[in-house]
Amino acid sequence: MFNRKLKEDSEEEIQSLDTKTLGSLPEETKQPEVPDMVDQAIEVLGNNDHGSFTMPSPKIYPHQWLWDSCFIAIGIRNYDVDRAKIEILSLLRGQWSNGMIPHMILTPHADVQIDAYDKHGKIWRSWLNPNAPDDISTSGITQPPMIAEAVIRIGEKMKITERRAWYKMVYQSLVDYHEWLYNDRDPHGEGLVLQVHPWETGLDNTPPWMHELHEHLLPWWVRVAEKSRLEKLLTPLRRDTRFIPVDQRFSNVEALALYDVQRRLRRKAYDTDKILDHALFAIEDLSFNSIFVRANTCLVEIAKTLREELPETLVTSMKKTEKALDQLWDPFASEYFSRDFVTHKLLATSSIAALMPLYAGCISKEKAETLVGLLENQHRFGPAYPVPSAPLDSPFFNPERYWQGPTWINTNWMIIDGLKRYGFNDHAAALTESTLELISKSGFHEYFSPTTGDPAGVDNFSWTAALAIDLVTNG
Ligand code: 9WN
Repeated sequence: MFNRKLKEDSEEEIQSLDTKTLGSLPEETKQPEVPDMVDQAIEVLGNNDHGSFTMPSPKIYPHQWLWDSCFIAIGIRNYDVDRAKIEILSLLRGQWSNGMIPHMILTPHADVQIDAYDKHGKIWRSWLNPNAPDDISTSGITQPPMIAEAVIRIGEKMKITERRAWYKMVYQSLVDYHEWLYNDRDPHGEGLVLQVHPWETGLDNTPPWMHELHEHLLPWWVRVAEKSRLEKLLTPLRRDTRFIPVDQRFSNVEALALYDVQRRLRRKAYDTDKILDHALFAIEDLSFNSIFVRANTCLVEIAKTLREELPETLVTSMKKTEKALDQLWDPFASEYFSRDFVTHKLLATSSIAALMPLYAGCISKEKAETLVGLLENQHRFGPAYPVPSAPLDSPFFNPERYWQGPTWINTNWMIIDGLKRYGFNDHAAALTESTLELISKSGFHEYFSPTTGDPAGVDNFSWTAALAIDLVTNG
């Protein structure tokens, strides 16, 4: 159950901050020779600050997103630990009474300059589900569970007493969230959790999901629109393409398909049982489950620091997940893939997810070496500016198109972390260097061409700025 006390505590803590100073660097903590990139990144985060949370981009993402806030807090902890805590507490405002943490908390922007998607929550209508909070509109799905990682990373910057107090504030919410993931999203107790919308992976139009969507779930009217090229009429109506060339975003057909899935979920009031009764679109996503394994490890560490016993059923499930991840290994392709929840077939379409088991940290050293081989392969994941979100030899590969080729800083950050944990320090150092080179060459963009390093997507993107700070400071 959602911990009301935590909600009150976090509101108090959020209010106790002078919002005008949020995101700015206190004089006394400034290092004498902070590199330029860090100063500029702090400025970007300050500009995107909305008081108690940071918008990924005021232009196209003016709400709060789950994994964005985690990456943002990981960056901010390096210069303002209190503000980093607020970023996470403000995320927990949106937690549902069944434990789910939604992927978006919608902000009713009063500022007319901000033309936000679903300003009043009428598209998501989270109130259709009785577990949704009364006082706030959210989406009805989740996103990769990065929160435990962010909590630990913030804790690293504190002395032990302060760290314990911090962990205590968020502990119950984290337990509730991880329990919800098992109770709701692992109905057969397999150890792997399922996702019901590509947005839940954070990798929106990632090849394996788009392949499945196209094969099995494209509604007839989208197929007609695609065939007759009527979908082209949608371009001028799109908000995102006012700021970003259409070729760098998801296609119109993908946009229609994504919204169609969202509509179906809304019709079931975001109730997982009802969704699984009717829809056959549920995937045990490789990237999501890899992040979940790592999040479980972080939660165990948090509990240990607090000398708390995690619920036994949760511990049993966590162990199962570590083993179950190996069921996603395809020995013929020598690669991990996502799996269809219903048919249990591996979805042999490659994407950045292939490398995420490194971040999970539970695979064998031998398999980790095979994944490093993928990173070294120039025809797959090793172009000039790695790591591409789809391998270069994929039929989906396009260096500019969103999650179908471009290099993203958050996935690089996770891969670097995994490489270090497996002792591939030289690879981690090389990837840190090329990532920072990319940002210094092309700015704090949302993503970059893996072949030329050119910027793509929106500019002044929050997690690019935040993770640049983190890589410079701790890389
Ligand atoms: C839908 C905010 C989010 C990220 C996702 C990214 C994109 C949203 C969108 O932006 O998704 O959730 O509107 O396309 O794919 O990873 O969290 O930055």
